[in-house]
Amino acid sequence: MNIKQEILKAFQQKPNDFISGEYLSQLCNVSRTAVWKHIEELREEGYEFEAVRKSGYRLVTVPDTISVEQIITGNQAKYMGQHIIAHDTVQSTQILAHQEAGNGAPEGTIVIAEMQTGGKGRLGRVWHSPKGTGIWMSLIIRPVIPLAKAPQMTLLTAVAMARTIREQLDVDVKIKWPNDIFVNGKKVCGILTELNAESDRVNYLVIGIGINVNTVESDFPEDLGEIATSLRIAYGNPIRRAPFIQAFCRTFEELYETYLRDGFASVKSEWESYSMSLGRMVTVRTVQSTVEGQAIGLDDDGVLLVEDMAGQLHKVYSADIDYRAN
Ligand code: BTX
Repeated sequence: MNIKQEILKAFQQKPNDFISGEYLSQLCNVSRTAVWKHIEELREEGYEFEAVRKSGYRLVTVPDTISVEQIITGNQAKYMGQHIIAHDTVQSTQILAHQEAGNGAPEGTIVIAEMQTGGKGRLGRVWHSPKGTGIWMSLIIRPVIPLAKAPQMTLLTAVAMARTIREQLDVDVKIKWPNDIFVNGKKVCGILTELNAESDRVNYLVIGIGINVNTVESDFPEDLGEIATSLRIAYGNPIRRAPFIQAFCRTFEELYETYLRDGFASVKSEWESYSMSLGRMVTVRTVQSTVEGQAIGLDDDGVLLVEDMAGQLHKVYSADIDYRAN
């Protein structure tokens, strides 16, 4: 933990209290002048402190930024989100996360940015990632699993996100197979899983997560207005992003550890409880073919099962699905 993180942690442990410069200097083992300099730096980053002679400092406002300090301070996960690389503007956090992973970044590393100029969706699509309104992040994980099981991590991530949204905001949340999170019938989050593997073994996965957090309707470009929403629109109030990321890290870590210990079954049942796809008539478009039928469930590996009109079962590994009138 660096000095700014230690100072913030002290204020977080005593919200609303004044903390003396003397106490902070002993805590961080630096001079009082150094404490003052760090408080000034925090002020420049948007933190507001009230300073009273003899009493010390009181933290009044925490900015809604996604700095390393904000995400790490108070993060209760053991390793998810304990190593953060935060940028203001990047082309895509996926590209940077692959570089970091290749250079040995530890499991749980998050690469995050306030804005992406070339945010990536699946199949070369664009992910709209304007400044300051969302969470655009890539998570590095290193599960020891065979290649064929890698798509399960997308389903696990979707469950972690759906559970976080429900627990934090108490809004109705659904998963559209495989990777979209919907709130009130509109897309609020997309997940892009990319991997690096050798023969049959996964080296690492980069899970890209884009969530519209504080976007208001007028921020969406015309083509997204009808299909996209944000947590703020659903919840009715702005949401602070750093605590939301911390909650997600804790939930993700818990699910991930259960998955590594017990396999996919636990994820599967929770995924099904959030699913808006099961039981629906769907059109499944893969690169090779189009199938129409009813989405009837996931198999034990997380593959979507679709039964066509002739009663034939199709295993869908990767595709886009559209809903049809039942
Ligand atoms: P996807 O291919 O399932 O979704 C992309 C489609 O979603 C677009 O074609 C568009 O219709 C719609 N869309 C684009 N932007 C938004 C948005 N902000 N909100 C709602 N709908 C939108 C989903 O791909 C995977 C997205 C992953 C994004 C993250 S952000 C951090 C990381 N870095 C990066 O470059 N990508 C990932």
